[in-house]
Amino acid sequence: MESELSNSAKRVQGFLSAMGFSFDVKELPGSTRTAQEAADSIGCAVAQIAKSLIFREKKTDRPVLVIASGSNRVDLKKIQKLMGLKIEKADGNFVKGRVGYAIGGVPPVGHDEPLETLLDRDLKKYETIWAAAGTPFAVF
Ligand code: 5CA
Repeated sequence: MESELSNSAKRVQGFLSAMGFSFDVKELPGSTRTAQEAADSIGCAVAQIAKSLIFREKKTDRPVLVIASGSNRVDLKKIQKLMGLKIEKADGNFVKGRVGYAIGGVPPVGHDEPLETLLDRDLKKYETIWAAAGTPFAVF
């Protein structure tokens, strides 16, 4: 229930509801900090976890969001080749400061500012996918 969610999870639920999505953010008793932990806590395949990874575009210092299937590794060279984006992994301070959520709970939506976003096509294979909702215990 929304009233019982922590502040960051409430923020994600608020965004989803405001945008007209009927997704319910759920806080689980088990950790969802990593894709594997989330899959174990939810009881789904790790490939059904949409992990939201934040990178830093070197030239502009802007955050870039990559939403990838939990079983895939993000290939930075491939992204650079296809998109012309020079990006590197962001550290925890950058993620929290620029995106508004701590690593382990970064959601695919509801950030401090709109983010340039790359989406892994593999996620379309699944009827149901799960993503982080602001904390290492919250998903939708
Ligand atoms: N809540 C789950 C998905 S439901 C989740 O956030 N999974 S994740 O894979 O998107 O988030 C963990 C990711 O955070 C790791 O894949 C890694 O890219 C990143 N990460 C973990 N520790 C660090 C760190 N010290 N610095 C930068 N990134 C990190």
